[in-house]
Amino acid sequence: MKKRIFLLLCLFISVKMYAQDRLITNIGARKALSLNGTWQYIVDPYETGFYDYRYKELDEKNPDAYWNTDIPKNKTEKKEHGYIDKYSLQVPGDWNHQKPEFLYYEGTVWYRKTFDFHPADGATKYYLYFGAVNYRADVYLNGKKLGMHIGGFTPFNFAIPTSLLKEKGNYLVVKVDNKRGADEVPTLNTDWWNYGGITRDVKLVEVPPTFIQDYVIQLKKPEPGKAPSASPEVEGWVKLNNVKAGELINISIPELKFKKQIAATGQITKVSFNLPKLQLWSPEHPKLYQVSVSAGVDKIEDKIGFRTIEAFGKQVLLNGKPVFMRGICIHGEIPLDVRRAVGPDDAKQLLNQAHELGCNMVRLAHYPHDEAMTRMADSLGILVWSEIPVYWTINFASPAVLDKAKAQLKEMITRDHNRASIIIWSVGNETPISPTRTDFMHKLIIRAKELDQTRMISAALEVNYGSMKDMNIVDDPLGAFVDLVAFNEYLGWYGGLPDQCRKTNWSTPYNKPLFISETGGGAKGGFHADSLTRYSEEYQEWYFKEQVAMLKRMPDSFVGITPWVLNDFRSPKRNNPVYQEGWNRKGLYDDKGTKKKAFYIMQAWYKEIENKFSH
Ligand code: GCB
Repeated sequence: MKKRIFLLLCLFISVKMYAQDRLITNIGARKALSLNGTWQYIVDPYETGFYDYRYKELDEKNPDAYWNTDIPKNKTEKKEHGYIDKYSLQVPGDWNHQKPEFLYYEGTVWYRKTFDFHPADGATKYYLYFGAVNYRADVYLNGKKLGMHIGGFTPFNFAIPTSLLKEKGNYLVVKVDNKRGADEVPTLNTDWWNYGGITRDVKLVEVPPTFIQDYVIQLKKPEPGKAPSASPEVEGWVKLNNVKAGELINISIPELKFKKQIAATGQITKVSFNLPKLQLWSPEHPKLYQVSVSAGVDKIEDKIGFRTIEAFGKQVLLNGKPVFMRGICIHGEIPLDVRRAVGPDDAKQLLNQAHELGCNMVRLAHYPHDEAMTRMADSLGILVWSEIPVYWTINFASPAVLDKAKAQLKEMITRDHNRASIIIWSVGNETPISPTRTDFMHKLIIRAKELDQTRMISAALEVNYGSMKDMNIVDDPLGAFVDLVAFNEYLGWYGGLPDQCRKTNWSTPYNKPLFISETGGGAKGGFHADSLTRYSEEYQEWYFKEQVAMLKRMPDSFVGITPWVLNDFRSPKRNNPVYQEGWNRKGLYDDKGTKKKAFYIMQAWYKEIENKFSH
């Protein structure tokens, strides 16, 4: 019994440790065998492949376990599971859109892929990398468990013992479980569909025995209120896996004729240097530099932009100058295909839609989107708010839930800490005020600041409606800890009609920039009526007209807005059989990609602001 508890403890610690420390970043630049493509599957709502008939986890070698071979040893052996092509799914991709019978499926699906493999010459290490699996992944290779990961939107990797890899017929099995749970992040209740599956890339990554696991090469946090100097300072670090004493690290930026060599001081080596003649990254000029980092035989290339960002008094300064964020919220979904977004084409499509609206910023709601999205934002020059799915009624009292949220926060920041486009890490959305919640969220903010001192930290806060006549106050106690006081408001949609905006004003007791992280109303694309008719395009258009008029009266601290939402998106909470049919209809584009009337209201206002800021 004691031994079992000890083993469980070890497993728990290793799962925790994993989430903290083992992620390899910039995976796209690594030599890898892609394991994307066709995988066979078994749907297993009762988890028969995982538990025995007494609901005890099956032993690793048990032939009934679905991670073990489905080929009977001889004709007398009974097999009650098997993988065949008739049942196959494409990876990356959620399962819900791939088969009609999966439309509302939540639970366990086993994925299996076989592959051949030719080991590289010389000493090499291999990792199995997943861009994201929603929500829990148990990963087995040739009958051995490599590890388990929870969190549906962040990457993870497991080291593969080289002795486990065979030249022919490797048998890779992933148990994917997207059952929602009260003590999970997100929790049971969300206003979006819980797409399941191996939703992002899978790769077998090859690295030398000592390799560059991660690095931060970004401009140092500026002196408060100051623009970067003519030769701004980079402050960062390089993390070597299996570092050797005295290993030399080289950093170069050929376009700037910059080269630096330093000796590793340990696993993490701090670096700092100045970059004369640097062109700063901004939405108007999204300059990226080719940066290369090498150590021993390992070399990695990245494209990095350099800029500063800070909340200073009641303003947000980008490269020392005030910026107004003309944004939009985006779900990671392609409505036309009714599926999760993945890869550069989807990223381009979504960001181009935002661009057409006149945006210089996007809020990636409500979870970390695909890495292709933040990389595309870097190259298109779009500022990004990136968020973890601490949404609504997470179990704030649970230390285990806090650990899960922290692990996702760490993975989100680690994956993307070199993306110039990201200016805000958000630790959550619309969390209900209570001392327990505030303590939980405060701990996340502290953690985010430990992980990254150069970006703003925020969260979508709660509003105190009508506390003073005609005045709504954003005084959520969490406001004391965030850099940007952001809030969601739906005046004229949830309660009342849009004309309430005429007499409403906004304020906050915090001496910080104020940001509207959501506002919106629903309309079924193509449904036209008078503006008092709910779900008509005309109602939504009226809503945004009244909002814009109100926004023009916002206090000076108002620094930007991300209306809700770019596209209609799937939500099982939206059950009006005529206008919703399982879709949240607050998109400025409908689910077929057609612009609704409200789109043009926001577009015109964004044009006005852009002109004002550029003159
Ligand atoms: C919100 C939530 C968002 C919902 C939206 C709505 O405040 O943050 O996830 O989808 O409202 O449509 O009600």
